Amino acid sequence: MTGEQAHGTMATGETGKITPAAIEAARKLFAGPIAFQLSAPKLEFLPSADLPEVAFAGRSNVGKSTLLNALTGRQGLARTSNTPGRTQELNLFLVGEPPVLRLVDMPGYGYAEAPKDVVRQWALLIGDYLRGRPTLKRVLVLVDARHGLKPVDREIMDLMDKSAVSYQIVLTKGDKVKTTALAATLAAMEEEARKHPAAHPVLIATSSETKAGIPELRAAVVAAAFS
Ligand SMILES: Nc1nc2c(ncn2[C@@H]2O[C@H](COP(=O)(O)OP(=O)(O)OP(=O)(O)O)[C@@H](O)[C@H]2O)c(=O)[nH]1
Ligand SMILES: [Mg+2]
Repeated sequence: MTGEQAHGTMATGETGKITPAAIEAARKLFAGPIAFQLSAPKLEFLPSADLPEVAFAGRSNVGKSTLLNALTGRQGLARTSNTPGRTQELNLFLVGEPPVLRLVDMPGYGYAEAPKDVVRQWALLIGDYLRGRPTLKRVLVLVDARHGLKPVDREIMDLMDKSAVSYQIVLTKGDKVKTTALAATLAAMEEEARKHPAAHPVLIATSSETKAGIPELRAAVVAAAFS
């Protein structure tokens, strides 16, 4: 098995769906200009819905901002932190010049330590955005490979099922679990994903540390945005 094949096997439960040509096209797009656009604390601060958007959602500290940086190959584009609650607004990034795609880094949900009114505000912002953005093409629901789906993930998934927002589960921190455990988690979660009407049936396991799954995730983002 070549290195590339091994990579592919780690990335998805179903191999062969992401072609080398798609991976290369996505690599080229993400190697070009990418710029921070703005931070939106409320929906009314969002720019007009004129570009396809792909959003990064997930529990606090799951690695949303880190994954956005890995995907774009730019350290520090999105701010990351060891402390949960780092991202507090919708942070928008434009891909391409002229821009063809917007990436949206979201605040984490389910952060119990934050003050109640802050949690409520984030929940409203996340819920409003997920339900009401016409150009939202795909939400990446990030899940820590060590912990699997939590009740709060299922709540968000149910909300997107009801609003018919297409989403895909992406495992993060794959470097922290053994390959066999990762494969078992992937299989179990793919089975669960199949029961959710708006969930993409294929999961992608990633590590921002080793970059495993990153080329495949780029290709998945491009496919979702331009299909
Ligand atoms: N080992 C490892 N650590 C990771 C990975 N991805 C993220 N981390 C670490 O996880 C912590 C949280 O990462 P962030 O990207 O800030 O998480 P977030 O989901 O954006 O968090 P909030 O903005 O607070 O919701 C940081 O210390 C990262 O370095 C990964 O793939 N592997
Ligand atoms: Mg963040």
